[in-house]
Amino acid sequence: MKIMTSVLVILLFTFVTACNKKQTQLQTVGSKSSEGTPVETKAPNVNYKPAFAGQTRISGVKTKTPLATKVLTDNLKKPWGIVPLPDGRLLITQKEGTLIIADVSGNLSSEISGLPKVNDSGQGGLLDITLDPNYSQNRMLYWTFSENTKQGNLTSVAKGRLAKDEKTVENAQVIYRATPAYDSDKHYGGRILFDKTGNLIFSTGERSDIETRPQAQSLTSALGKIIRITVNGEPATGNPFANNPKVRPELYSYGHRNVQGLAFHPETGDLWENEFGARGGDEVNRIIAGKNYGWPIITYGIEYDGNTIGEGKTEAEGMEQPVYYWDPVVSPSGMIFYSNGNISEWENNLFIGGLSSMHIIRLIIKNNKVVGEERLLADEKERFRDVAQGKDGSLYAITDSGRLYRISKK
Ligand SMILES: [Ca+2]
Ligand SMILES: [Ca+2]
Repeated sequence: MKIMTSVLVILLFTFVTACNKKQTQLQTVGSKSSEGTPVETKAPNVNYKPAFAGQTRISGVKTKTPLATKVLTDNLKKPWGIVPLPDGRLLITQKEGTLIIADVSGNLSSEISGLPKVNDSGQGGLLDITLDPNYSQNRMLYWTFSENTKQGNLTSVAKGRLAKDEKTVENAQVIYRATPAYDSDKHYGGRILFDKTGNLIFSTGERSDIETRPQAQSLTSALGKIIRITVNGEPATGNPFANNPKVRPELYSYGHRNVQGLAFHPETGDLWENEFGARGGDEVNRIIAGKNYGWPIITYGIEYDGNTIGEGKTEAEGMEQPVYYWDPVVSPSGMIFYSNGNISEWENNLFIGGLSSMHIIRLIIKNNKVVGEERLLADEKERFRDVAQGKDGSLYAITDSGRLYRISKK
């Protein structure tokens, strides 16, 4: 009898729990629809189950501040990276291998030469650029590019000084090569920025082919990684694998496909990235040093031919889940966290250039989770390659067609 009662109690408990769960789910759905439906309405390529609620297709949001959008110029030549100079002008890389400076009215400097030769076929070229933390004193620039070598091509990092007359870069020298080289014109990664310790963080890709793809998981290859080096190209002090002789000491995180966006969160100081998936599976990740981000073992995407990637797994022990993913893809590119600007509702929001999706993505992030998504400038039908926050608090964006946009408070 006692056993019977226990069984009944357990059954009753299970029933009540199940009812509560159902109620919670209903409430979630209710509150979601009142806040706005997801911005993505197209069917996904594959119906993988997210690892947690809100990992994809979060509720849509809308900026309430009236915005003014202006095309400042459309004369850039395939711009790839944009970074504000201390005086408010914008330094821009052009894929073919030149730099150019735009003022905030859209007037362009002459093209700046003196950079090492780039291989600009396919996805290659002069990629991203960042300023030395002491740029005002030393005028030093650091950039990534795709370089030809005898063994094939690869992602390289170089540095040089912008001449006083802003016509050339002086003493340009390559400080790091992400070996092994390989013949492919795809997946170079290539975003670069300084961390608060004065070291460089940049991304590579796994070069796209099935042959090189597994190297994203290899700790003796620089492909498919986030890498942290000194301004002289040496492994930075404090890197996660520094004491492991079997691992390249410059590696910071691994298991990446093609990282196209890097930014530090203004409040937490954490490094965030985005990377391309295949068909579906574009990701936003919060990077923890030494962690494995899963490619090509786990992914929310499928092959372009429709087959599963590997065993078709989305989760595995020892591999990090993306904070957010998209299916269908948006092709996320350069990104920034907006901070201390004049559009207060954008504070600490993440802005990402969308290439195939042709809009700027705005993500609201709370406690390291995405809680809202917005599509900006979707009517422009442009491939947004990189975004920057100007010294004036405006958002600037460059597009593959050669446009420079400013989005500011009306
Ligand atoms: Ca940038
Ligand atoms: Ca991943």
